[in-house]
Amino acid sequence: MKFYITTPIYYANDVPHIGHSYTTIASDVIARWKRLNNFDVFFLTGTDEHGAKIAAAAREKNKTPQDLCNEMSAKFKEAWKLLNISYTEFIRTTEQNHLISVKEIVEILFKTGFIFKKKYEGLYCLECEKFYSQKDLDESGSCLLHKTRSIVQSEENYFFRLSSFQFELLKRISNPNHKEYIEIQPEERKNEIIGKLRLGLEDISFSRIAVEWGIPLPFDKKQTVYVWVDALINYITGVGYITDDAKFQKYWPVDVHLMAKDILWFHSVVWPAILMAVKLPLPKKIFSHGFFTLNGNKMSKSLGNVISPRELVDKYGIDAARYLMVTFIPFGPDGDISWRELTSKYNADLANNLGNLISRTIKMVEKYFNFQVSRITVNLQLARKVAVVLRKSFAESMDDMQFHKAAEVLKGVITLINRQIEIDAPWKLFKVDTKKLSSCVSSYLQAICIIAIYLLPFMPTSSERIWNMMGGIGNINETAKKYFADMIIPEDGFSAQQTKSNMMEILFPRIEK
Ligand code: ME8
Repeated sequence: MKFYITTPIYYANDVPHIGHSYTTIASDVIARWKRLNNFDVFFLTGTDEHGAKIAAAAREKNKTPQDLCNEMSAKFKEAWKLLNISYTEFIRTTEQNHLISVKEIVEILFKTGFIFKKKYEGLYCLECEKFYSQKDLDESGSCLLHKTRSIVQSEENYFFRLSSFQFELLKRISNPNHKEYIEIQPEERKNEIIGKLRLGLEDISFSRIAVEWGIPLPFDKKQTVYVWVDALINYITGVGYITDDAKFQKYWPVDVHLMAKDILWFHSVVWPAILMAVKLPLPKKIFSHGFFTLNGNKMSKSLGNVISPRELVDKYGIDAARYLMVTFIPFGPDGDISWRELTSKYNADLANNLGNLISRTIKMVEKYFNFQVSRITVNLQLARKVAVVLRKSFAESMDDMQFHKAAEVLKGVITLINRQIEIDAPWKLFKVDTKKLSSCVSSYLQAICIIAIYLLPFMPTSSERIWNMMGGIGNINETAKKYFADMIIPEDGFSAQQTKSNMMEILFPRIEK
């Protein structure tokens, strides 16, 4: 089975920050979760490189737009490498393949009469790359998101007949039984979209005459394709539209488009309408998560509070940074983060809860068995209990993209193991009942191996280290995939029940505030 997931393609006007990292890590966690479940995953990310905003940023920095894009897309790639993002492909909208597919789509729309020329005057926010009507702006005429004054643009542009899709979109978005149902999540945002759709749709500008930095319209070289249309088409270019039919047939339609609420309208209304107009299948799911603020403030250059992925990794390490980002606030609603709270969560979940379980288990293996727990007693009882909980509750939360809930389930099973250790009281068995002691310690090793498997999507490197510390047999990734295929714990368990002293590393050292 295939699974195709996308992040937004981020504007190449500046370097990545943790807002971009948030969506990208979440997509990576899903991609890894699906791979674990033996899906053939295509995970697309990239950079949005055309339009007035990029051209303005390049001018400001005294660079050509192309040079700026080369530089910034390299920065995004670097950040995703740092965060261990397992994307299949990184698309750039200035690539040749993309120009070909944009031209094809625009050509079809022109021939079929979905685009037409019209004189237009409107208020434009450069930051959003979007026209607004007066009622969408505040009293000073500024965009609500960026607080920048919208400028009046008067042009003769091509327009897309978005208005003619109102009812077809409403049916597809609101009726789960529709054969082309587009599932929008979370429910509240879907309802907002439905509400707005019911009010009616206006045709949208499809080209710009004053913006040179863009893809020229094939039938009117004086105009360039509106950057949002250009950008949305990346989702089909990325899986081989026009250039690789087999790949396109295999992966399109997309299973999940992931983004924040700021750009949900473009994804759930404009994009499906374009696809319907060119008769291509529609996205299956569109998930829009919330926006987070930092200590109650919007992250912005002017406030000087923008956090880079590097700062996050320097503080917590790669895997912990990944884990914290996606579990700190529920995925969907808006939220607020702060260094203080992130550090508390790091200490509570990783240094204390998970970290302590690992270190107390390793200490038992060392103290009672000199790193070799007898193979005669393989005890899978606890591992089976843990597996039952994870298989159901963890899997459900992950499938719903409720990462914080999945993390709670993990915490629950860690508590379960800790409680079992208290009940067994291995310290009382030492030198009294070696057989029972080895059976108990065996059960902890086997159970923690399962936890390591389920942690893989969040913490790919630490999971492997936990696996090795617990004496996990073979490669964790291969074993995990096999386990997910049949959901049967091998008779001899996952752990060889021996571990080496050099494996006694502290994975998540406590951080003092
Ligand atoms: O909109 N909280 O690009 P963009 C949560 N190029 N998510 C955040 C965030 C925050 N504080 N800040 C940024 C564009 N994001 C277009 C997209 S797609 C065809 C074209 C994330 O660079 C979130 O995913 O402005 C948001 O939707 C995206 O960055 C906007 O990135």
